[in-house]
Amino acid sequence: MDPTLDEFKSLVDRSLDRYLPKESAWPERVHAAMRYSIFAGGKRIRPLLCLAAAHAAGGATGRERALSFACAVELIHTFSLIHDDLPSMDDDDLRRGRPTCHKAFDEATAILAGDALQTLAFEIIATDAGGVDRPALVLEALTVLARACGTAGLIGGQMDDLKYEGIPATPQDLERIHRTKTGALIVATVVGGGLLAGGPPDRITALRAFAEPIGLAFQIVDDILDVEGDAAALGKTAGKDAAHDKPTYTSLFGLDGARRMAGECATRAHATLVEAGLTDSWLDAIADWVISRHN
Ligand code: GRG
Repeated sequence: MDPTLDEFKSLVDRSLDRYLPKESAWPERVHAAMRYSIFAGGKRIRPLLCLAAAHAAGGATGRERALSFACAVELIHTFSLIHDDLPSMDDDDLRRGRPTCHKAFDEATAILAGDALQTLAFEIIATDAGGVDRPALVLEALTVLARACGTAGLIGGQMDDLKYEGIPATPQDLERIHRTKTGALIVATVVGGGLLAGGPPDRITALRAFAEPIGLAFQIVDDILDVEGDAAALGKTAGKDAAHDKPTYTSLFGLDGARRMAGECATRAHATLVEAGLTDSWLDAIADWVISRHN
């Protein structure tokens, strides 16, 4: 029988535990901070998307080959949350239902823990992804991920996210922020999983076409939850976007407009799965979760 998404999540958690240095190993404090943030209760949507994409591209063997990449993406995602919460960025006290890394430890430790998660991510892909017989695929997946993290992806998106506080943004500006700050890593997750699983080029193209609207929808739903959710359910401070006067899909289009746009993205993503014959994959179930989630 095929594993469930909960079983995927347990597999990812066990693998992350294996990849992360022990707290008792030097430098203990950085390792403790890395583990504190990784095991704080994230939803693991990105690694699950990666494994689902790998399965769609290469079945159970594909999934095994993409496991280290799935974990690497979660390391990078957690790194980006630690740095996003720093006083010089979004200055937040609560993340994944716990004090943020710099509150639980200190700012220098949080910066180093984030840096260490990022470098570990690239190390585990380089040493443990795709099988030693397939270095070209590993290189391609590494390139996709590094680009998604760089100035054309998360760093560029984060820079604009900070820049547009209190400044009006056009719908085009906002879409660029969302696509880079959040969408880029989701696209890289799905494409990298498909590549390492050995998927043929037309399947990788279909996976990308699925991931792009899902990445955008993910951040639109995040904007909606920031308005509608409460800190207890979200595990992070609610109402931050309005407090920081940030442009969001809800501030530009209203709650109903944002909901409609997230729904349109989901419809587009579903249509690509239909076209590629992938409707019985886990991708569809995760896409539904992205849209209907409450945290
Ligand atoms: C170089 C990777 C890199 C980053 C540096 C700090 C930074 C630049 C970027 C921050 C980008 C950021 C925080 C985007 C928000 C993405 C988002 C919607 C996060 C919430 O994701 P969930 O809901 O969280 O999946 P959990 O806690 O469940 O994992």
